[in-house]
Amino acid sequence: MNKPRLIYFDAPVSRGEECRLALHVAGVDFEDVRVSAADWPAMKPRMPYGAMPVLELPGRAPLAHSNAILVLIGRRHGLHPSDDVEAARHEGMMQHVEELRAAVSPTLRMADAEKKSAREALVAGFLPNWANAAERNITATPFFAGDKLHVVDIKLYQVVRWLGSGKVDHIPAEIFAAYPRLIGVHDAVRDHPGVKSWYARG
Ligand SMILES: N[C@@H](CCC(=O)N[C@@H](CS)C(=O)NCC(=O)O)C(=O)O
Repeated sequence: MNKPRLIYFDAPVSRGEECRLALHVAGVDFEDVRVSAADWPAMKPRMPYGAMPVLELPGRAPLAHSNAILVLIGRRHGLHPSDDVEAARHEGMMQHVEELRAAVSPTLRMADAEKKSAREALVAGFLPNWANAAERNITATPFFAGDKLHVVDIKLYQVVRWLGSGKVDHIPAEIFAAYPRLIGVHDAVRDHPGVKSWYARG
């Protein structure tokens, strides 16, 4: 192996896609390893914590947990603050995104009736509370910290894109419409040249 390898499911979503996007925006030449659902059970025990994404760097032990991977990419390539207190503020928001995923992910495995009531409950309570807290902590525009994109913005983008897509059953596409800073981060990341070039590739 002579270049970084990012290992994740073969889908343009969630924790893996945010790591791919961060690597691409950072200009890193990496191997985009796509794992099929059929191959995953055999690979799972070999992953550091039994999950993906995993980042392999030449000559180093594999790295896991999306926030650790994103912070590493960000630190190396100017996409995470050098000020340690500001960095911790960004990492707090990244953890906030993981808390949203922890709340929504169990519903992915539910049968229809249970899924409907669980998601309606999230729409009535957890998601507006989550979005209010996110909005309060986005203190600048258009990105989380002003004019410059950081890995935290890529992470926020992924969840707003997912839950605001209108394709997640029982979650309305306008779930985050009342939160202009959150939508602003999403739109600014979507329109960033590095992000556009990732989605424009063949
Ligand atoms: N805390 C981990 C969570 C990783 C995780 O749950 N990954 C999911 C995909 S997004 C996964 O690998 N699921 C398959 C499995 O756990 O078997 C992170 O931030 O990367």
